[in-house]
Amino acid sequence: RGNSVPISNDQLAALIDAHPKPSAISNYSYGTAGFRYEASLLPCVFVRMGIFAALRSASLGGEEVGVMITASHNPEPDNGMKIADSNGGMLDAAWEKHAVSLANAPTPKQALVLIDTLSKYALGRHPLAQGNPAKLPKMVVHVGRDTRSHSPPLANLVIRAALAMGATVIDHGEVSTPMLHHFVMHANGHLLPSIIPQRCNESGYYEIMALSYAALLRTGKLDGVGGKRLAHTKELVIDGACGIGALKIDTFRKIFDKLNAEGCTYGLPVLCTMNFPGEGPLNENCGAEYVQKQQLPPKLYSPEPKMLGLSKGYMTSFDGDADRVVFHFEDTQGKFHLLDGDKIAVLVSSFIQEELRCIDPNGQAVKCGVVQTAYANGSSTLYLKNVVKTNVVIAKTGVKFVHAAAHHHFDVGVYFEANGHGTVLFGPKFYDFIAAADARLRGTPRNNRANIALRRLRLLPALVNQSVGDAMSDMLLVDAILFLRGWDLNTWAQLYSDMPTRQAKVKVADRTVITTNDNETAAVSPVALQKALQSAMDAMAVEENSVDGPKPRCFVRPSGTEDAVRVYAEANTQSGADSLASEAMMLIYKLCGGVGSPPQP
Ligand code: G16
Repeated sequence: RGNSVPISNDQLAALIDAHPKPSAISNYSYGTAGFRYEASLLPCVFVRMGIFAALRSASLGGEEVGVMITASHNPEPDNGMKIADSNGGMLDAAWEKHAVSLANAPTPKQALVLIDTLSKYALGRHPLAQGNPAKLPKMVVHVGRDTRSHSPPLANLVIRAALAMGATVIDHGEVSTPMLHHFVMHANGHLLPSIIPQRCNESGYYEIMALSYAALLRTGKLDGVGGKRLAHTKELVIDGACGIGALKIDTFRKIFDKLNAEGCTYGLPVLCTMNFPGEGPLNENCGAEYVQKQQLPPKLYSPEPKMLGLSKGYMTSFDGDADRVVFHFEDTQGKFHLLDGDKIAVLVSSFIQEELRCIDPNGQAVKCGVVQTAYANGSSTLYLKNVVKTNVVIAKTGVKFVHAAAHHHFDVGVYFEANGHGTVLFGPKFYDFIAAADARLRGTPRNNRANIALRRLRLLPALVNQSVGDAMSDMLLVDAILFLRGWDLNTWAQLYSDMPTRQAKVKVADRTVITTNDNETAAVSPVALQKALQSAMDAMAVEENSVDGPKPRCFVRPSGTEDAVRVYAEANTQSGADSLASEAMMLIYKLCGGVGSPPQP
C-alpha cells in the first residue's frame, strides 16, 4: 500500500510522453474484457489507465476500484487489463467509452485535456465535491497481475501513474482475476446480508471460500441422501494452465490436507495441482480454453511424481487467470468427456431450485433463471427449459453482458458461458426469502429437509464469488454439489448428451467488417454472409433429416480478445458440425477479406 502527493501536469505529461502510442496501432479498442494486445504495444495504454483508474475511483466518491494485468486465455506474448468497478464487477459501460478516448488521445497534450475534463466530470458528480473542493474524495486503486513475464513492468506503469494522480495504490502482486474483483467488492462493503465481511486480501478470500465450502459439505451428514464421496472422485486433479490458478489453488490443497490429517470426516477431496507456471507455456495445449475448444484432455507438463495414479481421475482445467473452469474425465474405454459451462449451469441451477423447493414447494417466491450465450449447446438449453424447468435468457458473449442480464432478469441468476466462465448472483428477494424461511423454521428439527435446504442456501453467496466468474470458487461449488448428491462426473455427464459441435477461428484483414445482432446469433454485415450461412444450415437440416428435432446451427462473430473471427457450428452428427464449420470458415475467408491461404476443413 502506498500513496503520494500528486505531481504537476508537466510531470504527468512527461509520464505520458515517455510511453507514446506505437505506430502499429491506429486505435486501441476495449474488447470483450478490456484492452488486450501483444505486450509490447501496451505501455501507452497502461500509463493512461493508471490515471484513468484513479479518476474512476474519484468519480465514485473514493470507492475503491481495481486493475488486473492479464491476457487471461490468450497466448503468453499477449497481455491486457481488466478493470474492476467498485462493486467488484466489470467497468461501467459509460466509463468504458472514456477509457477508450483516453487510450487513444493522439498527443500527451490532448490526453491531459481529457484527464482534466474527466477530473471535473468525476469530481463534479460526487456530492461532497460539488462547490467544496476542500472535501475532494480519496482515490484508491487495487492492482493485481498474472504470471506473464511482462506483467510486473506493466503493473508498475499502472501503479506509477495512479500514484502520480495522488491515489492510494494497493499492490496485491500475483493474484487471480476473480480474487482481485473479490477484494474490490469487499473493500467497498458491497455485501449482501449473509456474506460475512472479510479481510480484503488473500487470506480473507481463502477463509471465506474454505469455510463456506466445508460447511456446505457438512450439510451432507444430515440429510442421509448425499454426503458420500465416491472412491474415484476423491482426488481432484487441477490443470492450472501453467498460470496463476495453479499457484493459488495450492493454498486450498494445503488447507484441505491439514484438515484431512486432523481427521476431518465430511469428505474433503485431495487436491492435486498440475501445470504450474514455468512447467510449460501458458495456456498452450492445456487449460480451459484449449480443453473446451479442442475437446481434448490437456497436456500435463508437471513432472512424473505429481501425476502418479491420477491420469484417469476427476479433472478440472482453469484458464490463464483462473476465471474459467471446465471439468473432464476419461471413461473406462478411454473416451474423453467434457463438462463445460453449460453442464455447470445445469448442475448448479437444478441444485439451487431443488433446495428452494424444499422450502417453497410452489417455487413462486424467488425467480430463478439461467443466462447463456449463443455458444450454449442446444441440448443444454432444451434441458434447462424442459427438465430443470427454469427460465433461460440468451445474452451477448462477455461477462459484462451475461452478468448484467443475470442481475436484471432474476432473483437467483445463474450465468455460465460454455467456455466455463460464470457464477451465480443472488438478489435482494433471495435474502428476504432466506430471512422469512429462517423465522418460519426456527425451532423445527435440525435435520428437517427444509432446514437443511435453508442452511445450504444461506452458505451459497459466500462460497460463490458474487463479483465475477471464479474457477476456484466454481470448482468448490460443483464439487460440493456432486458430493451432496453422491454423484460422480459420469452421472453428471449423462444428464443429457451434447449436440456435436465444432469451433474454429479465421484470420481476416479487418474483423470489424463483421457485425452481428444483439445476442450474436446472426451476422448483420456483410449482408451476403448471413444469407449464405442460413442456406448452409438449411441444407444441413435436410441432409440430417432433422426437420422435427434440434436443427443444425451456425454463427460467426469477431472475437473481442484475439485478432480473429470465431466460428461455432452444431449439428446432429459430428460430421455435420464439422462440415458446417468448414463452410462458414470458407464464407468468412471469401466474403470478409480472409488473409493467408484459404482455411483447411
Ligand atoms: C473473455 C471474457 C469472456 C469471453 C471470452 C471470449 O474471457 O471474459 O466472457 O467469453 O473473453 O471472448 P471472445 O470470443 O470475444 O474472444 P477471458 O477468460 O479471456 O478473459
